[in-house]
Amino acid sequence: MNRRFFTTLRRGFFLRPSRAACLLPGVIVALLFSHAALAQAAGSNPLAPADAYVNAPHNWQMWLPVPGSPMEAKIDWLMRYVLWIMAAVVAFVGVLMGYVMVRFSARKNPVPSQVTHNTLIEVIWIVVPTILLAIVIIPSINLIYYEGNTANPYLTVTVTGHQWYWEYEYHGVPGLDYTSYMIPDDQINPAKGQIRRLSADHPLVLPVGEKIKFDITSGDVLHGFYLPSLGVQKYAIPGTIQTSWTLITKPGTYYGQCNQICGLGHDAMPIEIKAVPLKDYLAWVKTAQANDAQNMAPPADELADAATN
Ligand SMILES: [Cu+2]
Repeated sequence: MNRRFFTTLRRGFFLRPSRAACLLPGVIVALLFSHAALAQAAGSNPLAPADAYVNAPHNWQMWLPVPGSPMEAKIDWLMRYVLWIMAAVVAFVGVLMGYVMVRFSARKNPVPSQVTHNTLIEVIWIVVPTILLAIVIIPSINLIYYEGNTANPYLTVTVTGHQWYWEYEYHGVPGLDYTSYMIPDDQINPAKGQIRRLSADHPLVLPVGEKIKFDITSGDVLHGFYLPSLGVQKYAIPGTIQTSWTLITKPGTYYGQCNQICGLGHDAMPIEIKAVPLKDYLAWVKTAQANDAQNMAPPADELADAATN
């Protein structure tokens, strides 16, 4: 075994894999994009009636859900905005490091430079990241203020998390305070568009195109009121009220889940929202109040038709 053999072996081990590693980020990005394309082709929920708009998570989903409210649209925009800035920074630093590793390797550059300071470069690497942080933080803070503006709602709903169901109380609508439980797996009816572990027996019914304020609290432990497609995420904390709001742009069914580990039945407290045109909402309120006068729960099934309009 001469020395040359070991040199060749070392180069084989260390040079070739490092070249392959340069391709790896490209391969990962290509895979992500092909998955996103597959997810788009898969559609939202194949089980729902053909004309119903259903905003639910689906297999191979990439990116955030389709925005169902202006807030989620803004969150989606900010996510992509920051993502592409971040991708540009990662690509720039990656290229720079690759260049340094190849151009200034011990083999090609046996006598290293002794330079330790360069004022221009030092100013650039302080000023450029500062500018980048500024162009990220300005839209972020705008969005935080937008999310916090719960003024002048059309309707306020108190949402109370319980182990393990939700309770919805409509302000200013006497008698409209009801509970919402997950439909058990063995009672799910796909023909009605029900989705296993997401559909509830009494969905939260809301009017489309109106500002809805949520007062979120808990009757026992910490829960999380999380509606991904509407951009709402607040913890339900016993003894305090957290506020959020939404404005649903399109009639249909929207799903969410409790996203704060709250005990044994944490996975069994989905949030189902039926968003219907205002006139259907007002008709539903009348029926729900009449039902309440007879100690019955509000109607749920017939809303499937209204939600498809
Ligand atoms: Cu919970």
